[in-house]
Amino acid sequence: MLLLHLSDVNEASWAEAFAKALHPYPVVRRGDDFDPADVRYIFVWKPKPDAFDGLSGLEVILSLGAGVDALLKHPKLPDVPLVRFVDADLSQRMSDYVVAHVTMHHRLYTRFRADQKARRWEQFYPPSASESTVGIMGMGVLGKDAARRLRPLGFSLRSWSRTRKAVEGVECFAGADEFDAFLSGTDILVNLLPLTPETTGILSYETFGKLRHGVLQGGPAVINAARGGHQREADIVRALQDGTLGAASLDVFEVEPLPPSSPLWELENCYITPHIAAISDEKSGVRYFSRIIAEHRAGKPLINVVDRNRGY
Ligand code: NDP
Ligand code: OXD
Repeated sequence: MLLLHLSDVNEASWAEAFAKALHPYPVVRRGDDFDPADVRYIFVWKPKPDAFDGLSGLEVILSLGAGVDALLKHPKLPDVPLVRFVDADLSQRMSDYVVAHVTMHHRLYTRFRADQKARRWEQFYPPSASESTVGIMGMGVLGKDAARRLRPLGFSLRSWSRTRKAVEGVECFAGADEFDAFLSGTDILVNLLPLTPETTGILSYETFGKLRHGVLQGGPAVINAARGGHQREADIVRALQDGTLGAASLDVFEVEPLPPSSPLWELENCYITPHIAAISDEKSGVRYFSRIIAEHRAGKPLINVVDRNRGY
């Protein structure tokens, strides 16, 4: 039996789609009449504290989110394999966001928007794409896709990950020892890391100060589409105000929804979106997780299982 436990998402619609895809395998929601001991799979997003109570026969946890940082902090998370969402549609949506914001900052949107508002005609030429370096933090599923999409646009690319990668057209840095070298040649920093104890607060004033200055007029830019816990928002405000950063695009926040009192709302060089960079699409999600359930029931190994020791 598959149990759905989704918050802030249309659970009824997902349940209906799963029931169709998995028929005649039983699909239930909280509140339905079922024995929790019969549940083999649970599909979760923001599970409540009692989500796993009584699921004595549980075999696999399926995460609607690609990021599992919050789920790993659940106080009663059962010790069974946890499969996260990895999907071409999700990657495409995330790369759409990254490409849009990289090109916006590369072409100095903040400056020319301000000029337009002031009715000021002042010619100034942004550097070419090849003279501008995009540094991607996190070279996993999403980081690699973002690099693949940015490459044909002509940007110089570099990446930073825990273990070394070899990706054509990308200068690959790895590990804490190479972090500063990675930052020192980066004009537009894109964060696609998972949130772990090691990466918490990595988008700090100290980090921004190590980015390359002098290529992008106004200062380097940062784009965070991963998790709010990566960023120190007070540091971002300070850096955007004193020129340590020229601009920031933020899709995620320390507290979501971003409180109306946050100074980030007011900053002309800060571009805020409400955690919409890449939504898990219902059609793709049902296809992906139905296949995982069917293959697991047929005795095949699970894919995209989270390594709990690494935290992603
Ligand atoms: P992956 O697990 O595929 O990739 C993670 C990458 O980060 C890997 O390259 C990994 O290195 C690297 N990494 C992890 N820890 C460190 C570290 N301490 N130092 C350096 N590099 C590190 O994740 P995805 O690409 O699928 O997703 C990334 C994140 O994007 C998710 O965790 C989620 O938080 C966020 N996300 C946000 C969405 C949104 O709408 N805003 C939507 C979807 C995801 P290595 O390869 O060596 O292991
Ligand atoms: C995810 C997200 O992790 O939407 O998938 O943030």
